[in-house]
Amino acid sequence: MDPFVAGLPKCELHLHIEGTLEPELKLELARRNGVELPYGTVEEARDAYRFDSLSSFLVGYYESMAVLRTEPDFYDLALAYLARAAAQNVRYAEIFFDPQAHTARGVPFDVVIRGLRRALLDGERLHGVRAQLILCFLRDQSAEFAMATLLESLPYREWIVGVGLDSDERGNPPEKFAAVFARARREGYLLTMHCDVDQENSTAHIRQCLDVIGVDRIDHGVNALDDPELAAEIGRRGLALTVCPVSNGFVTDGPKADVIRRMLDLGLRVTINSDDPAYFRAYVAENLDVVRRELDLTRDELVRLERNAFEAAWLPRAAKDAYL
Ligand code: ES4
Ligand code: ZN
Repeated sequence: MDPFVAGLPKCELHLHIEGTLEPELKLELARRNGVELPYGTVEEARDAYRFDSLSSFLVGYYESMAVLRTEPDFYDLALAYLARAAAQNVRYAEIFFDPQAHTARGVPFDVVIRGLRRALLDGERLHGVRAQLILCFLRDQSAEFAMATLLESLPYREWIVGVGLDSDERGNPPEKFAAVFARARREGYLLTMHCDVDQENSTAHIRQCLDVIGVDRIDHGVNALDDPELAAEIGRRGLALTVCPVSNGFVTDGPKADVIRRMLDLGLRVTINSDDPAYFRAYVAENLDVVRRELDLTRDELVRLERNAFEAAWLPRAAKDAYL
């Protein structure tokens, strides 16, 4: 790891809290909750984190969540992430959570969010990392389930900064959730959506994010450059792209570093993030270091990537300025 990368103050904007479940904690939670796992050692659990496509990844990903049952489980998960983040000099994080992956198997919404919220408060106090929550809807579930989840979130409105959209993109375009996101906007949430790497109709999905949904950010979005007019519009709107190079390398032919270079050259607000670091075995510093090596980035360019992220943070102006 490059020492400059290690020491750089960081901002993480694309991080699924369920994707931070390390095999050690997974085994401990399984034991605590009496959940049977098909393996007994950390090594075997690590070997089970194997996949060769987005869909095979997502199957194992949702299966792993069976060990998360109680408020202390969600607390332990998030506090462990924040301790790791602090060790990489992450100063601020926006954290996705997938409530439907839990409520669908009988874990109440309030158990999930209360555990996460308590971890965020303690994480700032104990580790000095500020963080906010983004509620992510599962796009391969119905729009009705998403709307019901949005309504369920409203009592906790003050604990959630925005909403996102993740899971399997194939056949699940942004416009499927137009009414859900319109309501979320009216409730004061900021809006983002995944436009995963190399998906079918990717540029059409990104275009819908701009013209139908009116997103405040795009998660991944690396195919935006396939359409120069689309890329230009993202630039005019100053929309941030939360790119996750190691994650992209797992589900495509590589970390898409050439795309990151072109985004930097076009002056787009590109940011580097980790996505599901326990599964892809790379937290944000390792992701930055991969891009540094691939593109031979200068210190100024590394600083620019982190400034882009702090600038794109869903924080009041004065709070952002304190990091910049
Ligand atoms: C995800 Cl890599 C990826 N793609 C879509 N949805 C996700 N949720 C967590 N990781
Ligand atoms: Zn993601």
